[in-house]
This record gives sequence, C-alpha cells and structure tokens, in this order.
Amino acid sequence: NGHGSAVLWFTGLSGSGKSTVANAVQRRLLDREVQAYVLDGDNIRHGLNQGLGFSPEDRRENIRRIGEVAKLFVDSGQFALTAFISPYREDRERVRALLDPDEFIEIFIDCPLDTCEQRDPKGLYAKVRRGEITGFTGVDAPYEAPLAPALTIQTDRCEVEEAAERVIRYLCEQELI
Ligand code: GGZ
Repeated sequence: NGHGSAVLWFTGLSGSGKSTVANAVQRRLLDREVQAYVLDGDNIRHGLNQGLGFSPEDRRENIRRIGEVAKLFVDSGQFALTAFISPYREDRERVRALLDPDEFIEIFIDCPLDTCEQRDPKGLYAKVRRGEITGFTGVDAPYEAPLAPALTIQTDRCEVEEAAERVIRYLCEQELI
C-alpha cells in the first residue's frame, strides 16, 4: 500500500471540532489501510507535555514538542493528525519549517466563538465567564487564524462526515493517498 505521509495540522478554537474531525479522518485513513494517529490534548498534554500550562511560552513549547513528535510519525511513513489550538502563527510556521513543504497540511477549523461557547463540551467557557480561568483563547488570549491554510472547514455549516470527506479528497488530489 504505497502512500505518502504528512502532518495534518488542525488549528482552531477550543470547542471548534478539531479532535472530532481529526478522529473522523483517522478512521477513513485506517479503513484504507493508511497508518494514521491522532495527537491531541488527551494523549500529549497529560503525558509528554504534562507541566506545561497556557502562557504564550508554554503554548510555544507545547507546539514545538508536538511538531517534533509529528515529524517522527512522518519519518516512519505515517500520517500524524494533530488537534491543538496552536493559536500563534509563528509557532505553526516553526513546525512547518521542520518538514518538507508537502508534508505539512494546515487545516483551519473555523467556527465562531459564539458557537464554540454554546457547545462548551467541557464547561470551560462557563468557567471563563465566571472568571475562574483567565488567558483563554478567543476570550482574553489571542487566536491568530491561518493566512493560507490548505483547507478551511466551517464546522458550524458542515457535518463531521462531510468535513472528513473533504480532507480525504484533498489528500487524494495531492496524491498522498
Ligand atoms: C485555551 C485551554 C486553556 C486556556 C485549558 N486557553 O476544549 P479543550 O480544553 O479540550 O481544548 C483546550 C485545551 C487547549 O490545549 P492545546 O494544547 O490545544 O492549546 S495550545 O495549542 O494553545 O497549546 C481546553 C483546555 O486545553 N484549556 N486552559 N487558557 N484552552
């Protein structure tokens, strides 16, 4: 099963749907017998990056390490699907620079803050509004949207399965799968 390998770098606000779309893409890749693994807060921030918080410096280090790990997946011939807010353009560009140009695929999970806040799957936005969390991305910490993402997916207008299908179609067009 000759196929390429790349990092699918999902970026967007908390609650925008990054992990959900990444997991749907992973399932489609595995169905095609293409090795793919999702890196997200659950398996990275609780392990490799435990101890890192949400200051700009800690987010930068978080993203730097994730970039290095994602590169190892690419070196091993797999797809790495990363689902982190990664709010700073500069941090994302530093990851891009670790890889060949065609190996870094930036996917903007674009969803209005209002919608993310209504979803509030972990009750974090409610905590932010009660003043229990500060420095929260999109509220009182910045989110720098990608300027030229490979794909933009508006999760308030597009179902998960349709979103995943768009990513797969892109990978086919790029002849990566
Ligand atoms: C943003 C925060 C914060 C602050 C805790 N700002 O919905 P979630 O819970 O699962 O996604 C958010 C996650 C963000 O971690 P990342 O590693 O993706 O962030 S970054 O790329 O910026 O390093 C949210 C939770 O952690 N969370 N505090 N202050 N998100």
